[in-house]
Amino acid sequence: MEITLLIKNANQVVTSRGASEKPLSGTGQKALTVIEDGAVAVCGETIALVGSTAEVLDKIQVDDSTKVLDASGKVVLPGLVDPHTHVVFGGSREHELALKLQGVPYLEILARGGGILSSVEATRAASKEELIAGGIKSCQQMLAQGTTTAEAKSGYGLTTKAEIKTLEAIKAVDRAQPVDLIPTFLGAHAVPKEYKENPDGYLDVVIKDMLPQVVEKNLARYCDVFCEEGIFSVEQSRRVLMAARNLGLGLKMHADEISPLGGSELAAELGAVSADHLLVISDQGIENMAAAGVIGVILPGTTFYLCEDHYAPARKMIEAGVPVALATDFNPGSSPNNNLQLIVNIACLYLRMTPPEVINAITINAAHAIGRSEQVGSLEEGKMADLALFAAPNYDYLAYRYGTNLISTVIKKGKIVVEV
Ligand code: IZC
Ligand code: ZN
Repeated sequence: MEITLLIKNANQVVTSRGASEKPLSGTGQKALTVIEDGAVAVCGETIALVGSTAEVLDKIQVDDSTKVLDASGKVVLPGLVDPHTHVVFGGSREHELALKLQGVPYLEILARGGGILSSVEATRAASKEELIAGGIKSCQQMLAQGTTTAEAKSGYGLTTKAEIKTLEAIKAVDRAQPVDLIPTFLGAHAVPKEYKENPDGYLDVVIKDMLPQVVEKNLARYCDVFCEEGIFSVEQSRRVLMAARNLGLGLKMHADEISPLGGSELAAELGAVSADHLLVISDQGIENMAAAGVIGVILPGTTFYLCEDHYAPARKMIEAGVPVALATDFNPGSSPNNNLQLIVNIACLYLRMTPPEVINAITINAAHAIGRSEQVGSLEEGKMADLALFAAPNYDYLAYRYGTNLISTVIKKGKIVVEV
């Protein structure tokens, strides 16, 4: 086997391995496989060997064509996976900052026609090319911060035409730059102003017009719903998700973020791959998600940015056996951050997750949450050679430092795509 790239002498290689079939939960979530003085050998786009530097050097042949990276003083992780983003959108919402500082709640800004609806207006007005350009720029930022795979939702179009435009833009962004994007259809993100008095009429359009076209054009792998007080009820969410499931899409939910409506219970009932947010999840919701194996995708950057004092009960969820993943929720309103390194800090400090739990949550469990665990999320022979090298003496350091991009090198499919 020809070794095209060798990373050697790493202080630590963190593999997140051993979890290809099921996401890590309970004691599994707490454990991390770490190789001191580690090495990773790459053949083309895939990982050929992972082990200690001595072991790997013993087993492989290095020749003039092998690119060798000395990772002394560095920690090597699987390329980070961000399983919940709204990365393609028009405009931005910095003008809402003043309202936010006056204490106007997120849902009140939306009720006044701002918030998501302000981004809907800008997204409808944008050309597909403008959406693509914005998406590429954001993905380049993500890549520079260690993210090599991400989920990407539509949901700022809210007409068939604008939703399709967004999903086609996501596909184009995926092809145009190294970060792999997994597309999710979020037509049920908000009630557009044309249907203010008739939300069920809007859901008819989502179910009868949008969903069949999205599936027919193969533009999404998952369907998501914003199940929230004043947005879509549990009943309305069930309608959309069941229609999506019948068409073969996987299911995701924005659940139990602001009001405890019971979205988590619905996610468990329908066999969703994940329920996301979960700040006000009930004990029953935790129990049902654990029993059904639904991944809890926690978005603590959003809680931070909405200035909420109550974070998702991550400890309770982990102790109850819910597999936990973490994401940025990158979006123009409630979380204009696309850096998973900051999520590591917030998750440790405010969710009280340990660094091993957090690392599993942004690698292998995140990969499970978007159906990519066979390809990415851990450093194992045969998987895609996606790696993030951090200028850090050990993995605890990633949770300890904050606000500085610690990336030194990012490798996507065996190629160096970022070098600091
Ligand atoms: O644009 O505010 N929560 N959707 C549900 C969002 C936040 C995105 C936004
Ligand atoms: Zn979201």
